[in-house]
Amino acid sequence: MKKFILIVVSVFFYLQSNAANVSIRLVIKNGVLEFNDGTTVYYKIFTSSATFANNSDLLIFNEGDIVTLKVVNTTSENHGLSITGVLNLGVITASDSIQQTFNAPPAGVYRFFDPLNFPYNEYLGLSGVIHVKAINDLTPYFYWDLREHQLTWNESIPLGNSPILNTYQPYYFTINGNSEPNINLDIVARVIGNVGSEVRIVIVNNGLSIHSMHFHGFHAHLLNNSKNTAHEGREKDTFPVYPKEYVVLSFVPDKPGEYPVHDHNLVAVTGGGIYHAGMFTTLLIAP
Ligand SMILES: [Cu+2]
Repeated sequence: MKKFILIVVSVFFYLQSNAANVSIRLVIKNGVLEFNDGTTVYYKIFTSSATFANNSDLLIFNEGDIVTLKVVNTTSENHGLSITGVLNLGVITASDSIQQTFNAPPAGVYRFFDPLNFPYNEYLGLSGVIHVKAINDLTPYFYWDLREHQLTWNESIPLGNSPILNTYQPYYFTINGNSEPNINLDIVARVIGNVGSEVRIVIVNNGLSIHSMHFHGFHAHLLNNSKNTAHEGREKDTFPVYPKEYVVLSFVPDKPGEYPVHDHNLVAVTGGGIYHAGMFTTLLIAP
């Protein structure tokens, strides 16, 4: 019994020691996103970076964290920030800010996004990925935030228009705001691993089209699938990710080399009509 109490107490202190008070300050900024062919579009992000970035921040917490989130709106429009089932900051008016403290939700993947003018503000870049890691999870993770872009949408939404979803015809495709080959320069996205060591990939679709990511060289285990939980546990090489949904994949490389991964919907392996650009990257596995 004494031993049991000792274990309970030490586990309690261990959990306590992993949890932390975390402060995050995200600034809503207007800026410009540049694609593979030099074309630029009007874009918006939630960022802690001093300058503009290609993507809203990736937020990583540990289970048990107490998070103080401050969101500053530097634009001249109203915006908000919501995490489904966790938090909704309401309307953050132009040049204002809102701060809220909340408990990190259970370990898992979440999206944060601007719920105002849905889905147009989040389409313009005001959406991102949250990963709450389980205690003692030391597995290396990589993160792919998938999006498409249609130039006319980025022009007309800021003018107050609501383009019709049925006519959506995106012409550029990005992972974390980058097109191939720049995805391979992004240490958050580019999978670098070793034979025999587990790698996990969190794929979130923050776009409006379905993307089906196809792996060469390896099959992966589907750990989580927010759209179809019944599919969890399957081992395969192609993983559809529906809009506003995510999957978490795991694989242990059994051989070294460089192996392509790309969207099987091949239009997404283009950018501005150029092949191959867009959603194409490689896994780099050392012996
Ligand atoms: Cu292929």
